[in-house]
Amino acid sequence: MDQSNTAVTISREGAVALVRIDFAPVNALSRPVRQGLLEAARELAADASVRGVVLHGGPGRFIAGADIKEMDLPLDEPILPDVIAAIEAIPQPVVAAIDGVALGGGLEVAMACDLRIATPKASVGLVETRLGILPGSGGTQRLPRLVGTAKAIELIGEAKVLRAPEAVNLGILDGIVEDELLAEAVRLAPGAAKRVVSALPIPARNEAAEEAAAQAAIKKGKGVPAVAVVVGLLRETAAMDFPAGLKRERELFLPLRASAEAAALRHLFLAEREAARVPGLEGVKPRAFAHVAVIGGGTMGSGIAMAVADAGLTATVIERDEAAAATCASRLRDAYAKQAKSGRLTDAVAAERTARITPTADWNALAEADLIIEAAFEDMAVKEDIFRRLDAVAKPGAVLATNTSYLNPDEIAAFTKRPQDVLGLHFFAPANIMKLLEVVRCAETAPDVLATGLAFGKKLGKLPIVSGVCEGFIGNRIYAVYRRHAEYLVEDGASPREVDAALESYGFAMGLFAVGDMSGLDIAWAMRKRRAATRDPGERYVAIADRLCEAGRLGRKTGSGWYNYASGKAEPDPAVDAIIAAERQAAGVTPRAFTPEQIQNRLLAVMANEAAKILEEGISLRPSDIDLVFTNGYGFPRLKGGPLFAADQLGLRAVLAEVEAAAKAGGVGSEPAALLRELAEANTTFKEWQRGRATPG
Ligand code: T1G
Repeated sequence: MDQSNTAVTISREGAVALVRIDFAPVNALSRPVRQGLLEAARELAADASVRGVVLHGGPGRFIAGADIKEMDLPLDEPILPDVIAAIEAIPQPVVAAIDGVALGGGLEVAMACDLRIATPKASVGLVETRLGILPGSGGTQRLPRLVGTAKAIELIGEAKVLRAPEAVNLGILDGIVEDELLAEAVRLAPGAAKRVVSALPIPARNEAAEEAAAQAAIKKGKGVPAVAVVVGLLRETAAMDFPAGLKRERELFLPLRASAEAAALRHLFLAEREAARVPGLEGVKPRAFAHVAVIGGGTMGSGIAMAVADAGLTATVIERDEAAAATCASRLRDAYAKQAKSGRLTDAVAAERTARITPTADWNALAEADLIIEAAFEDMAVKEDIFRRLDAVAKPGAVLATNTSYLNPDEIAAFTKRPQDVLGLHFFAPANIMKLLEVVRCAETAPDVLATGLAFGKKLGKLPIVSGVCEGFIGNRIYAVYRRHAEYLVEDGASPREVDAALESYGFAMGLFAVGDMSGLDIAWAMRKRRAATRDPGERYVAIADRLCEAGRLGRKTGSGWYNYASGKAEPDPAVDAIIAAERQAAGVTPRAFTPEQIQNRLLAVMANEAAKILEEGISLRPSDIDLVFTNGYGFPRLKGGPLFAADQLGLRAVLAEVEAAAKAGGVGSEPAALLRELAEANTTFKEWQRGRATPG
């Protein structure tokens, strides 16, 4: 074997050969690992002095699957199916000793062994559909031989990760070893029976169970094409012999691997890991946040408190008086009772979580809080009062956060004598459900306070994204531009329904006018009125939404908005058409037609353009963070990878041309960003630009 390959090494214990995979950070099946495994398998197969083989990944690890970073490149030899075939062909018994994860290709490798034993904390799963692909190295053929076709449809179709005990129950693993896993594997190897999974028959099929599993997987798959493909593959190949099934798996795997959807999902996987890396925070320790307090027990405050309780922490919610505190307590009880009733939680867990939250009107309860999150009314005078009081009662070193969406958190920080302890934590409603959390770094936020915001978000199971201070932060600022341009399209000739349909066919669950109706049009209306005096007269202003509000059409809650809801569904409304026609006339616009593609490209381009401005200003650390904000907070389709990934796919020259057209339609504020122009002229992408700026490590 090639001695310079340190990714895979062989050692001996008597007649047993231990093959160890050691490739940071997670033992992915990168090329050196595949090469090492292939050589080890061939070498050991030919070595008559070897009576048994143990395959392991060192303490705490097995194999995390194929290398996601290699998937943008063409396949490289040796390919994994060949490596796995070589492992399965070893004539001596081979034991997989699994500690940590065996995911994707990792489980496929393990299933090529004769015996699989694991520590109790190990976990296994064929999770490929999460990445928009299917198991491409025999997983779709070996797993059904162990668990049956219906169960395989469920496990692969839903990308389930199983804890070791459950995997033993299903027959995927053969046993659990509490301690000394490796010693036990060595003891078992020489006498273990050869049990070649690919030679096993597929257990008797159950058509009804397969159908149920298929439907459930496709429903949960949210349109990821790989789910339907793999479900079809499992059913189709259940009647084939192993080599024919394997061939079919390969045929369906390759186009998925090369698909735009898979590239988008890989991009988002890596983006999530990248987002945790914040320059300047290396080695900075977060402060404590075991006891959290929330100021304001309204919809947002209650949702935040629930997110805190769901994560196992305790929360105090401060309300203005005892009556309001009691209302908040009953709102929380109801919310958890509803979750229990729907089967999401047991009654006991719901009660436990409810008990972790204490609504009160007593500000003295704040003295013990490590982290205080203000979620009160969006009014600077209200925030001023709260932060002055917080400054007086919070213990030294407590982190003070504001959940403001639009007010300037630097101004809020200045109400205290400890602006270094202040930051923004911008949750998205419903705060206990939505994954996105914008962590807003103010001018004076201390590094360990920012680190606390990130660690707290992670503890809550959120995706924390750092934003600088600007109007609307990353998400709402870009969203505002997107919405404004959608209204320009309507005044220029598209109907609200056409715009929404174009967005829905792009992959949004709902178009933006339907979303507006759902959230209510009055909040934005109030904001427009507040800003009327300071608006740049060079910015084009579309008054259709104002006319709707003036007519009492505030959205779903009033039965009408951009649509009419008399039938229970969003229906186009002639009254809206009349308002639009009148506004077009007043603006001197001759309406023209837009194709769905024109609408999609226009709206994507203006998002990318505003995002480029945000990057230039240093408000966001990197393009991929912006993609995460939109896919996790604004319903941007994950299969498109986010607005900047999608803009890259469209080509930045085309995007710039679109932005130039949009600038003519929009006036001041819609000008092309210098960064976008620069990237387009260099014929490069946001992704390349990010790569070039990446901080080492
Ligand atoms: N390839 C490359 N890098 C990976 C990786 C992978 N599969 N998995 C993780 N990393 C990197 C990650 O980017 C991060 O890097 C570091 O490892 C730690 O990850 C043929 C085709 C393994 C459970 O989908 O689920 O097999 O940011 O922060 O919370 O059929 O990562 O430090 O530079 O997530 O401890 C199937 C994906 C592939 C597994 C660890 N496998 N990974 O979680 O740490 S497809 C997967 C995970 C396949 C075959 C098919 C998790 C984890 P950096 P982390 P973690």
